[in-house]
Amino acid sequence: MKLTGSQLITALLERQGITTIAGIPGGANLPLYDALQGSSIRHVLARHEQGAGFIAQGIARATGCAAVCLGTSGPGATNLITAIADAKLDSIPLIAITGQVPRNMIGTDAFQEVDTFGLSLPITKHNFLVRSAAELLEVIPRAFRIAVSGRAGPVLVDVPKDVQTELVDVASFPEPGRADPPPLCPVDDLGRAAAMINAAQKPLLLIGAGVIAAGASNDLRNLMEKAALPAAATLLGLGALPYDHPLYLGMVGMHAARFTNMLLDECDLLVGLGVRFDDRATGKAAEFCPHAKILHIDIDPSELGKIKQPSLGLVADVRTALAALAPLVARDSRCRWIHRVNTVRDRYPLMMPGADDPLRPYGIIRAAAALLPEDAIITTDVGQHQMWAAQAYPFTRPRQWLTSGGLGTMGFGLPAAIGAAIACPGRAVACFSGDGSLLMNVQELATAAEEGVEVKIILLNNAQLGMVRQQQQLFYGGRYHASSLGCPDFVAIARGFGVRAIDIGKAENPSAALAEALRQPGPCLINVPIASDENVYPIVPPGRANRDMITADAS
Ligand SMILES: Cc1ncc(C[n+]2csc(CCOP(=O)(O)OP(=O)(O)O)c2C)c(N)n1
Repeated sequence: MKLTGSQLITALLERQGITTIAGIPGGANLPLYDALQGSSIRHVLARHEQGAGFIAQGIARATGCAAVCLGTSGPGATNLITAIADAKLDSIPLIAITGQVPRNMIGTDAFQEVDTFGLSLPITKHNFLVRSAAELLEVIPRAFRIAVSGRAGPVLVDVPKDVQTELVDVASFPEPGRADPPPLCPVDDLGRAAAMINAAQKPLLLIGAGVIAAGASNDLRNLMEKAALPAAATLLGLGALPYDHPLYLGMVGMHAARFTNMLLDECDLLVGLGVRFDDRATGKAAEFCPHAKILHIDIDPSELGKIKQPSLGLVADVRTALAALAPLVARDSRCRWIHRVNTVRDRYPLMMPGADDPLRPYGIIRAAAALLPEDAIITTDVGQHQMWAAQAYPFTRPRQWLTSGGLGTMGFGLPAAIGAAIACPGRAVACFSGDGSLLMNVQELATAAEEGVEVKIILLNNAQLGMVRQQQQLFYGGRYHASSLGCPDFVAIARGFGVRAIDIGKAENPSAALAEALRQPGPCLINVPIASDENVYPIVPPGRANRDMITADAS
């Protein structure tokens, strides 16, 4: 059978099980778009390639499967860069396929030529510049295998236009690219790990994104409940445990509840599960868990000892390791430690002022949570609203919480929500956003309207780059500069894009208006005016130890 490179890409993507792709066409990828038209794959036209990248990320984060975005050469590719870098830092299996100028024009400064391969080298797990249509038979399955194997990550495939049109003889299709089996954890190491847990008086687990990536929530609970092991989570580990699990301590780090950071300061064993000891989680790394031995389990060997030297490091899939550890760990109720944990928790809880007022940060998040179904998917942008949501939203399951952790990319929330809604029809999706962040990919309102997605944008509108303002208040002597945004009319903007919108600040009964807006089908923007001087507490000053957190009463 003779196929063009574009037809081959399309067929290979179908064989990978890809049903939706987000992207934007242009000169250098038009052959691919031509081939896609006749395929089973649904194409979502984003309004900016960064939006396409985050729509694909929303699909990947909500499902755990690789997802695909497309861009043309030059500006199409450079616009994808942020979403690719974001996927790299959060270990998301994203496949970016870019068009490139024809092979004989590479290196000539041709129209819309940019060295996409070179640009993407440091922000991808792997990248390819495809040199012939025949190569695609190997490259496409390999791209998927690399993206999903071990620690997941983004892979870029740059395809010159003449490779897309080149005819190739295809005798048979290769097997779709699947994840390699995870490394086997040495039995001796498992025994030593269990012995460390059994010997600990004050153990704590730290849940990272790796727990969710590995689908390890059930094995985690089994182990915790057998040996009475309390657990905190990083920003990306939220949802691995239900918020109300008695052994769960919530989020660690820069904006953690006081009790959480205090208990980490006290523990004598920290078991890091699929974590990379990010500075937002650890604070000053040298002073993180100062009394603890560290047992670190991660599928990526390069993480072991990168930031914190473990007493024992296991290179393993977290789920496999937790399942293997469970029978080796002694049943224990650790009465003294659990009593201490509960005492500190009761004494230094997360304070949520205004939790009953829907026009205050915690209030709107709690009110929305009470109205949304328990399995609603929550996305955020980056800033104060992200941290308020992380602190206050009652997550019950993995892959319910989609947020840009490592790169902290403003503009993530709306397109990621669109992707999640497309990937999970029937689920409610809410995006908590800030006015600064929403403007970064506001054009995706057009995509939301066109696709009619079940996305509710809850805009915590403080007319500020709030997190910047807060840091200027606390750490720059109140010298505010470039953090005030003015007040665009977001309701009018959303309506201009064809998205329903309300301002609950103008409603007679804000709670009833919120309920009504969430109840109506289709996309909706809910503007929630909040005071510009609301701050997120606690906050650890950048570079300081977590125990030096500032609380609301101390500021
Ligand atoms: C693309 C990008 N640019 C700049 C920043 C730095 N930054 C972090 S938080 C923030 C302010 C966010 O403001 P907003 O979206 O209104 O949210 P708020 O903090 O007010 O809730 C900025 C500018 C960033 N994270 N991402």
